[in-house]
Amino acid sequence: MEKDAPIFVAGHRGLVGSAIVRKLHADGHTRVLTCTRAQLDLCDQRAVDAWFARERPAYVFLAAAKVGGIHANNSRPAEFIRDNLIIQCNVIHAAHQHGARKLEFLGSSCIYPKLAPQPMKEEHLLTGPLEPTNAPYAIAKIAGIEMCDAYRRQYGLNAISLMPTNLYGPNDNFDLESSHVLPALIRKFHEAKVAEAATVSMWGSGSPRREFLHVDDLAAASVFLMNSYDGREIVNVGVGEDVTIRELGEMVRDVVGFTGRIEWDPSKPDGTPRKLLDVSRINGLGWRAKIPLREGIACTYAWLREHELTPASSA
Ligand code: GFB
Repeated sequence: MEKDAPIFVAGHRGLVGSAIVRKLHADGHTRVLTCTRAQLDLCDQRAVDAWFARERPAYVFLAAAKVGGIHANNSRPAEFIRDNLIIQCNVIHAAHQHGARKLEFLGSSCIYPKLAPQPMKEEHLLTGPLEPTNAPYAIAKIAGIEMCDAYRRQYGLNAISLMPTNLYGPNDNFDLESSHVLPALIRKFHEAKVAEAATVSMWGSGSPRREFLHVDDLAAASVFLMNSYDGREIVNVGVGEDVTIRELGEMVRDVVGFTGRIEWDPSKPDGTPRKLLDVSRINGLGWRAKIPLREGIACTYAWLREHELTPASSA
């Protein structure tokens, strides 16, 4: 990407989009285009078309999506499939119609079958049934991958697709009902420490295994691939290591400094038993994750204390 090329980051207020904007600015890009939902509703096809006709971005990062943790996915499946399908359709089609040079689509590791061999390779896509708690979201993301491939084949659009593992970092959603596990745990342990509570409740059994990538690593990978990868095959982006949810809970507890006990709530779902990406493709292209999990959790906790917690609750 040329330093003065117009680059659109769709979803710039979210965890992923905000990290990509930070990375682009750090790399010296001078025309990073963003718009809030009030300025441009990505679900509104006419508005998206008009915006692309006017701004003519050369590069598009499609980081706008309806996302959430296991409970949000499970309880609002219609929103997860509808919003994601519409946003993708509108942005990918407008990028093609208005001559974007390249588009990068951000998917998710939940596109792989629930019981895929571990670590999951890119070729495991569509080889078995999906995890039911997030199948509507996963189907929307799989449709996005297919759409990129179809536009590449029929119209020659240079559209690439990345599949990030579970992400965390600044600007995440820390709401206890709708968030992913890592931000939820940082908030729960912090609040329990402040309240001097004896226990913290965690969902499920603690036995599922998950891989966690700091969003600054994901942003570095996104920009790296936008600059250097033009293939039609999807590319996994992860660290290549996972932990059990129990180990994660103990790590967050230590970082936050909570000294009480963890209790398990078996009425909440575990979700997929293991989700670890095979990252040999992106490692072979010359990129690897740098931020260790404990360090990333500590930075995210510091960010939360500075930005989101009220003074009374940030003791
Ligand atoms: O991060 P998470 O919500 O989503 O949950 P998934 C991961 C695991 O942590 C599950 C457990 O086994 C949860 O039961 N867990 C323990 C908790 N305590 C908590 C808690 O307080 N909050 C939450 N949220 N979980 C999502 C998908 O799956 O992963 C999305 O639903 C997306 O589609 C995303 O792909 C990356 O990793 O199970």
